[in-house]
Parts: sequence; structure tokens; C-alpha cells
Amino acid sequence: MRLVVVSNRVAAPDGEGKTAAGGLAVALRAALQQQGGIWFGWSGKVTDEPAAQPTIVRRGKVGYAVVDLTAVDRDEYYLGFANRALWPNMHYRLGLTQFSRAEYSGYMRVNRRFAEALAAILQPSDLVWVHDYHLIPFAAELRRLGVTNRIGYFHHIPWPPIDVFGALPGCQDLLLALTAYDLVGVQTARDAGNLVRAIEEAGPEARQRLDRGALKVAAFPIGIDTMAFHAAALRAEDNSVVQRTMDGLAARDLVIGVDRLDYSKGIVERLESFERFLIANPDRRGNVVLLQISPHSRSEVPEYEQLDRQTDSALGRINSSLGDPSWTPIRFIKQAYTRPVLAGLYRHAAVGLVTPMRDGMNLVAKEYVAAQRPEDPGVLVLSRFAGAAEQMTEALIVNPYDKFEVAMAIGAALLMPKDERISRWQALFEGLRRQDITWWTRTFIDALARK
Ligand code: GDG
Repeated sequence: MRLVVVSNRVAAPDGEGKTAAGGLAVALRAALQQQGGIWFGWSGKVTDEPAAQPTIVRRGKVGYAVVDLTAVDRDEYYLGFANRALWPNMHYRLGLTQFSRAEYSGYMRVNRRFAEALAAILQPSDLVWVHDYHLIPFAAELRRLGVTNRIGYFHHIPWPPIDVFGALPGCQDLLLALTAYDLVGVQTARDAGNLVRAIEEAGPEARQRLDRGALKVAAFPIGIDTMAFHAAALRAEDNSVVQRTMDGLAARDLVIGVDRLDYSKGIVERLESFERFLIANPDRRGNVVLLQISPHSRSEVPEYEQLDRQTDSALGRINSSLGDPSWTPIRFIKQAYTRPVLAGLYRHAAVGLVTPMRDGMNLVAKEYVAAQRPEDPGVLVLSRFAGAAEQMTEALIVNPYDKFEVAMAIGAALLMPKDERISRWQALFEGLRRQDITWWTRTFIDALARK
């Protein structure tokens, strides 16, 4: 059976570029290479008159099929409904949700156009695997065109409770559209519960699809390429950028945070929790540094610009009020590092601070653990609102809304005896080894193929 992966953006065929760097892109490409298949999605390009048929580049057994969008398509579908309405709603942020009817219909229109473009190259036995919130109505559009293939969907971000999702205009239609899939995967049991309840309340037809087993909803917690990341971190120990960064820290303890600059990640709250820690522990001033790596993301969306300003202001206030001429408490980098450098920095960090206000899974938590030295590992401080907290129970679990609690956890992590660090790390690492990215792709594809 040929595998067809569909996502908003398509990873570069030659494994270069930003999207190709992540574990997900690597894993999907490996699954495609194994089975042979197509990766379909937006080229990332905007043109005045996009062709209806996809442009296909072949590499071995994999075809990369892309279509362009118009500027209006991109603004309404991607920057608009997907990232200003669905993203905040699904991260429980009703106050940040900006709904516009024009953007909603743009989202529907682009899904229809994508479906038409894919339908033209689809073969009857293809297994179709669609990714993420940009493409919720994609299967329903394919079905309208008469496509009867097996189609699965994986939702990378949280699925909120019905009272939250129900506030999004268009939610009912989106839920009905979602029932056109054969299999819907989410990250956690909590998300699955929320989604099943929403489908049950969406009307008799939707409920019947669940009851008859025509639609299956289940949790498939995404993993990373654990062993590869572990090996990359070991290799990166003496990477020159990592070495220079560590030299700059002059043997101070390193606390690390790595997140796209996104309000779901709780970056401002994290800086303020670190501030709270320093205020409560004056003896630690001067000998610990928080390195926060936050590359810009979706900067054309106004809420992200605003976050950028809020972050700068918190950072300036904390560094100027607590720092001294020989010590800057927080180093904040807005540029992306390469994956090997990231792996090396994680390995040197005594504490991994992963405190999103809400997150589908959070792969940084997993990468931080995978990168540690088995004989002297660091400690993961993890938000209970990251999907990863369902699996990674041996981390120090915190409520990111409680800055005092996060501050206490930073203190406890820095003081944790080595044997406790090792036993927590071993349990976490074993979980990551068992449920890695290959396990995840295989489990989802098998479940879809079996349906
Ligand atoms: C969505 C869901 C879910 C970050 N900075 C740099 C860099 N990164 C890499 C990390 C990690 C990836 O980006 C981020 O993954 P996350 O899982 O943490 O978060 P999202 O981007 O929001 O992803 C999330 C995920 O989908 C998968 O299902 O876990 O909940 O929101 O791999 O390392 N990579 C490089 N330089 C950086 O500066 N190279």
C-alpha cells in the first residue's frame, strides 16, 4: 500500500532547510521511503495564479508534491483561521481567539483546493495520512470528490474540552467534517476524551460513526528518535559553538529553555518564575544562568508581535534589576540553533525548563532527557499542561501558572542528589526508547491500515 502524507508544509526533498531538521520530518520521510509514497502540501510559495495540479519532485521511492497559494489564501487560511482562531482556541486561549468569517471561508476554500489537487494524483489503494489543524476538513473534501481511500488524521496540538472548543464559530461543521476520517489520532488520553465527547454531542450522525466503529479516535503520543538524539548529544559535547557557549558561562549552572516564540509556551511566565527563584535564593545569584532559545515564529501574526514585546520587556526588567556587571541572569537568543548544537547544550544543562501553559506533546522535554549523560543527568522540570506530562511522570511536574511552585522546582532540581537524578532519568529514558518516533509512525499506520 502506497503511503500519502499530507501536511501544511512539505519537508524539503533533500533533507535540507528548517522543516527537514525535525524528528517528525525525518520519521515521515523514512516511513515514505520504506513503503514508497507521496508527501503532499503547500510549497510555502505565494503566486498570483497557482496551478491546480501539484508540482512533483521524485527522490527514490518518494514523490514530493506541492501546490502554491495566493497571498489571500495564505492570509486567510494560514495566518488567519488556522493560526489566529484554531491555534489559540485549541490551546485554551479564548481571549486570544480572533475569528473572521472571511478567514474561515478561506480555510475551507484552501482545504477544498488541496483536496482537488491531491485527488488528481491519488491511486485507489493509497493510504492517506493527514497532519494537523490546518487540514481538519481535508478528508470531507476528498469524500465529496468521491475518494473512498482510507484516510487518517493526526492532531499535533491539544483538543480542548467542549466548553472551549464550542466557543469557536464553525466548530460544529469542523467536527462533522472530522468524522469523514477513518482514524483520528491525538496526543493524549485527555485529548481523546475531549474529542470523543465533542463528537458525541455533534449530532446523531457523528455519534453513529463512532458507535459503528466507522470512525476511531485514539491517543498516539508522538516520540522522538531517542537513540539518534542521544548519540548526537554525545558527539556535540565538543562542538565549537557549544564549547564557546559553555566557556561564556564560566562554570555557572545552566538552566535551559527552548521553544518557538509562542504564547502557548509560557515564556514570559518562565522568565518571571526564574526571577522569583533568584529573589528567593540570593545565594544562587551570580552562579546560575537561564539560557532561553526562542526563534521567531509566525511573526506576521499580531499576537506574536505582541508576545515579542512582552518578552523583551520582562527580560530587560529582570536582567537590569537582578544582574550585576559580571553576571547576566537570563540570556535570551531569538535565533535558531542547529540541531547538533541544541543537543550539546541540552547535555550541558543541569535543568531543562519546559513550562508551556498548554502543549500538545512538547518534544523539547523528550529531547532534553534523551541528550543527558547517563552517569550524571540533569533534571527535567515539566508543565502538567504539556501532553508529555502524561508519560513523563518522573520529571518534576509543575503548574506554570504558579510561579512560586516553578521557582521551588528549579531550586529542587539544582539541589537534587545524583542517585535520585539517575533513577528518574533512567525511567524517563526507558519510556522514550520504548515509544520513539518509529514506534509512533508504525503504530498509527498499522491502526489505519487495519481499519
Ligand atoms: C507541535 C505541537 C508537538 C526549537 N528551537 C529550535 C529548534 N526547535 C525544535 C525543537 C523541537 C521542535 O522545534 C519543537 O517541537 P515542540 O514539540 O516542542 O513544539 P511545536 O513546534 O509547537 O510542535 C507540539 C509537536 O507539534 C509534535 O507533534 O509536540 O505540542 O505544538 O524538535 O528541538 N530546532 C532547531 N533550532 C532551534 O533553535 N534546529
